[in-house]
Formats: sequence, structure tokens, C-alpha cells
Amino acid sequence: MEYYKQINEIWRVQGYRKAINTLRQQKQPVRTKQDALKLPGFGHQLSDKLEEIVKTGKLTRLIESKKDSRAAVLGLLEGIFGVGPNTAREWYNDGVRNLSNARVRPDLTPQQRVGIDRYHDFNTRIPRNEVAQHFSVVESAARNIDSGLRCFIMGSYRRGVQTCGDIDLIVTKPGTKRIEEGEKSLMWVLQKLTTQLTAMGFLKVCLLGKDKGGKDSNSKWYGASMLEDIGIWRRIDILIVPWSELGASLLYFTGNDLFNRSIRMLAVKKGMSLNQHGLFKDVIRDKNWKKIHRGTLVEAHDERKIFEALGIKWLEPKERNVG
Ligand code: DCT
Ligand code: MG
Repeated sequence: MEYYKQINEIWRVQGYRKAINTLRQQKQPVRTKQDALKLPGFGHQLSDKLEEIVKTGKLTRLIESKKDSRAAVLGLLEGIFGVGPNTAREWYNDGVRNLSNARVRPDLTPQQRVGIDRYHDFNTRIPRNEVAQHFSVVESAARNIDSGLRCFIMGSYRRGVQTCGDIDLIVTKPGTKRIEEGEKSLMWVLQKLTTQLTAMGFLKVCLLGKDKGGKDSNSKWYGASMLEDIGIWRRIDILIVPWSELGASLLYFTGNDLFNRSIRMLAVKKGMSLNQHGLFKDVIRDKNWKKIHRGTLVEAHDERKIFEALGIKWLEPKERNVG
């Protein structure tokens, strides 16, 4: 009965309540399906369950439903921005069963709070054309800051998928390099761009960025954006990428994740190493496969040349939806 209460099956709850009352009123023990079927409110299913409990001390359906509901709650919690499998499990073990329970956690981070407040928004798929509209807003703001800036839409959008989970954007500029390689870094752009877009009311909240810490915090901005006429907060990731690494970044941020995993494995098989900064050869690793020297750069700027260097034919982004 408690399980059906949890999942809001009101009719079943009433059925169980009546059956419990009936059982309480019996003067003789009820031990078999046949005995139970004689009682008001006991059909075949309930009578089978009664007999199972008497005979085995357990109820398979209840064990199953506990598994179901645990998986469902973990799925729900992992849908909160900033909650991964470990946190979800920890909260579950502490008795968290729904978003209201989660909201009152004393250890809730500000990002997770946004994730709960905007749970529905963030878990609604974004139509392709809306992604393109968000892109236009960012692109024109970027162009206003510096007409040399170039923007790209990445992720599932570039792979041609009809609806996207979030909006992945890259901003770059011809001639720029990694900060340790030269002076023409683009880090200042992200700060200016996100500040302007926030003032315009387009960006709603920062979930990771310069002020939120993190290793790459000055080249990456995670947050939410909204189009006035649609009114739904969307997850948006803006990445600043040096022109010298554009190809490797395009490759990485296009995905999908499984395609990335297999192409990286292929690189390793060929004695190379691929990441979002480039394709490298002569990488030196210790016996635990930990990189101790990043190797020599083979290619980073040109996405097609990375395919060539790996010895595989060019794949259009829409051919990279694997798994
Ligand atoms: N990525 C990856 N490995 C991961 C996650 C992401 O290589 N574990 C890369 C590939 C895709 C890109 O980053 C953007 O990631 P997401 O936005 O999470 O995925 P997506 O393919 O854009 O799908 P979605 O429509 O759900 O956003
Ligand atoms: Mg995406």
C-alpha cells in the first residue's frame, strides 16, 4: 500500500486499505489463496500475494517495486544540474525521494538549487531552430565586441539532430593561440561577452565560469539562456577556443561522446594521442599509462587534417551519431 501511495495509484491504495481492514477482522488465520478468495476485496492477484507472503515471508512484487522506485528516484535526482551518480546515491541513502526533499538539503550548492528550480526547463529538449536563435544572439553580441570573432554551434546540433539537450557554442578568432604560446589570447572576450549578454537579460545565471572556479574557468562558461518569446531557460555552454586549436575543438565538441571515445582509442592505437587541444605523436607515458610528456603536435587547427593524420576518411558531423 505504501508503494502505491508513493507512485500515486489511488485506486490500488484504497483496495489494499480495504483488504488490510478485512484481514484484521478475521478470527481465523488466512493462510492460502483459497481462504483469501472467499474474503471481500480479495481477487486472484491479491490472494496470490497473500499466499506468497505466508509461504515465503517475502513478496517478489514488492522487492521489484523497490528496485523500480530506487532507479526512478536516482534517475530523477541525476536530472538535476550539478548532481552526478554519487551525489544522487548519497541523497537517496539519506532518504531523498523527490525534488522537494532535495531542495532542503543543507549541502545544496547554488548551482544545484538552480538545477532544481529549473528542473523542467533544463530537462526539456530544445528544437533545432531555437538553438539557432540562441546562437544568433550570442554571435551578434560577439561581433559587436570584435568583428573578427567567429562562432560555431557544436554538439548534437552540428550532428544534425532534431532536438538538443543543451546549446554548445565555440567562440574563436583568426590568429589567436594558446595563452602559453603567445599574447593574442581571447580570454578577455568571454568576460565581456557574458557580462553584456547577462545585462541584456539573455543569460540568466552562471553555473560555471570565472567566478565559479574550476581549472578551465576562464575559457569556459556554463549557464542558462532564455529567449523572451519562449520563456524557457536553456542550458548553454560557451567555450573560447584559440584559432590554432579550432580543428581539435570542433572535433571534440561535435561528439558524440561514443564517437570521441573510439576516435581517441584509434589515435592511441596508432601511437598518438587526441584531445580537444590537438593530435599529438611521440607521447611519453609511464607504466600506469599516465602521460608524462604531451608529445609533438601533429595537427590542431584543421579538423580534416586530423582525420587524414589518423588515416581515416573524413566523416561529416551527421555521420558521427554512433551507439
Ligand atoms: N563530450 C564527450 N564526452 C562526454 C560528454 C561530452 O566527448 N562525456 C563531447 C561530445 C559532445 C560534446 O562534448 C557536447 O556534449 P553534450 O552537450 O553533453 O552532448 P551532445 O552530443 O551535444 O548531446 P545533447 O543534445 O544531449 O546536448
Ligand atoms: Mg549538447
